[in-house]
Amino acid sequence: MNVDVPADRLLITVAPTGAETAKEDCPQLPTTPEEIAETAAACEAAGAAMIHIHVRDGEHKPTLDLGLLREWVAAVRDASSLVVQLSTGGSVHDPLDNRLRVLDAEPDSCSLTMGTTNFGDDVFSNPWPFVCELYQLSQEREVVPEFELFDLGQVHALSRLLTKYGLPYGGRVHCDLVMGVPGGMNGTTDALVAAVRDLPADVTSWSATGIGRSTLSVALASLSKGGHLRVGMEDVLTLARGVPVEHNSQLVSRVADLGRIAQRTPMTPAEARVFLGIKG
Ligand code: KMH
Ligand code: ZN
Repeated sequence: MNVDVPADRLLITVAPTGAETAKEDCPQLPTTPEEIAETAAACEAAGAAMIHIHVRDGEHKPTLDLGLLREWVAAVRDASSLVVQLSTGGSVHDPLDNRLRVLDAEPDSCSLTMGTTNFGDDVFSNPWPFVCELYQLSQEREVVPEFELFDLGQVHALSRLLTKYGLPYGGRVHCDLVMGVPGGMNGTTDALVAAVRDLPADVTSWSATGIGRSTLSVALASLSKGGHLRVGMEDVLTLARGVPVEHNSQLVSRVADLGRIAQRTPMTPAEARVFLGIKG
């Protein structure tokens, strides 16, 4: 509960790009500063309050180059009021040191995955010492982490982290259940209920995202459990079988509509800053 933000509010986070899809396979994926700025503005208008960013280079490849990270953060801040969350997950190929340096780009928020996960045929590596170092760095830099939970073991790891190092900067504990990754928890209502049941008592809010075809069922399960939502082309590239997403704002609009049906009003970016404890 956060007394400053009405209880009916729905936090919608858009994850527009990711690190896995190639521009040549999906030309509508935003991969330049101009495209991310336009995407941010359109998604804010459609109901998003936060953006989860993976940066691409001049050849549209995933990068953690600090200059480009800063350029993308500035482009989004110029075009929108969205809370800016940088991915510290990067791609499965990024070294841990480069992922720690993401915080040098001074985002409002950063993703922080709570453990190593098989990720399709790859491994998304998050050894415990790295998780602890990144968490302490986020506290020092006053960046609000969003804890990414890919399986139930990571829910338990979050309890362990909070017990050892205390609350995040801002005093709020916001998690995102990432469901349906091949190697992580399934994108089902049963898995969502199990994960939510086990969340540590310190958690103040949580969202969920379903990868691929689980996107809608996870969104509906999250709404019916009182959770928040993440959507975007990082997680799903079709609106229905054979119907490609043409713009990230379509995914945001769709869940904003679902939220309104469930009597949840999309949170504004200003409300999200209070809700998440973002530095003022
Ligand atoms: N691209 C995945 C390997 C995050 O952004 O923090 C990791 C990921 C999680 O997307
Ligand atoms: Zn991501």
